[in-house]
Amino acid sequence: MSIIIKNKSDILSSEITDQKIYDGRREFIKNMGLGTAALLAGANMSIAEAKTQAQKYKNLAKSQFSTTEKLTDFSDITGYNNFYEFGTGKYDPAKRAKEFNPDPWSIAIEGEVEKPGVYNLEDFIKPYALEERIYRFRCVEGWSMVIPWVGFPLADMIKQFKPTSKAKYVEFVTLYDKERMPGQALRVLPWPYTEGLRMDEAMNPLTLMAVGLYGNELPNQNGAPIRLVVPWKYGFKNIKSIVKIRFTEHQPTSTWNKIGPKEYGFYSNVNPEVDHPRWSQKTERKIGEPFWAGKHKTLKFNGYGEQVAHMYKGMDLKKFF
Ligand SMILES: Nc1nc2c(c(=O)[nH]1)N[C@H]1C(S)=C(S)[C@@H](COP(=O)(O)O)O[C@H]1N2
Ligand SMILES: [Mo]
Repeated sequence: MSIIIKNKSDILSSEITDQKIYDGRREFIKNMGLGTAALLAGANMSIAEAKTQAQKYKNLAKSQFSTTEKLTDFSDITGYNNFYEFGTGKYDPAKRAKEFNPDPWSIAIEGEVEKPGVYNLEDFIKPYALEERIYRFRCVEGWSMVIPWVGFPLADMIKQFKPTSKAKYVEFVTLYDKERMPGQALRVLPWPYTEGLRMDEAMNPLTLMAVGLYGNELPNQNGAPIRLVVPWKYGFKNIKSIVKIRFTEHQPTSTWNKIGPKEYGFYSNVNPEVDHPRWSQKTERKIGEPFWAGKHKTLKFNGYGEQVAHMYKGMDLKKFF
């Protein structure tokens, strides 16, 4: 396996020779189990072109953690988004992220790890078997979806970098590039978007790095090419288009916590018993259902208590919201 490790964190995969990237991509396609058509296409055209061909992840492992609830339609999952880098309206990202090209992509690994460096996406996700995980997804604004993600456990990835004993938290950072992310021209958020998890949350088997949904690559508006999925937390913890992961001794800040500490806590576990200061969190509207279907009860930890409640034993969840 060819992991590219650099000591300096300022070397991007775009600086590595084209042939190397080209070979890496072909490996990537093979390892992702994409269809023969895409593989053949990959041999003759750029990946960007190949991506527009029908291509599916094949033989995805099913997960014991998947819900059997009715899936939200693809059109809703990819048409109703929060991704302020492409505008603040729910229908903006689908339109304004169309031109975004997430290839090539690299992620800088920094901080309290034995193996920091800049890793090509293709290189560092190669060893992991991809799974389909159907998760409930609850936005802090009071709506929810059921999304069939394609991804791998963040824990498997983290182990590769050998965190030191000082690594108590993990910080994630989204790409900051005004040319490619037009929403960043407006100062609606302090860019780049960042998020954080406690180390045990990051290592929890439910925590996923998603690289696709509905059996295909991640659409740009959903955070291509790679984003975080933490199903027991509110939507905004699920940071998109990640370019940096930093391991820290102290609790990192996060974008929403920074701009509204009274409204958005660091933990942000889904909790119907703790209301948002401006609205109740007891119920949710399922996207795709007609309004007359009404609201549904929100579940503590979004229904994933069995897998995650133990991490918060003894903590006052009204204080650490
Ligand atoms: N970088 C970045 N990540 C982000 C956001 C964002 O604006 N920028 N929005 C968050 C919010 S509020 C939600 S609800 C989810 C939405 O994910 P989806 O569009 O895939 O449903 O992404 C989260 N991740
Ligand atoms: Mo959200």
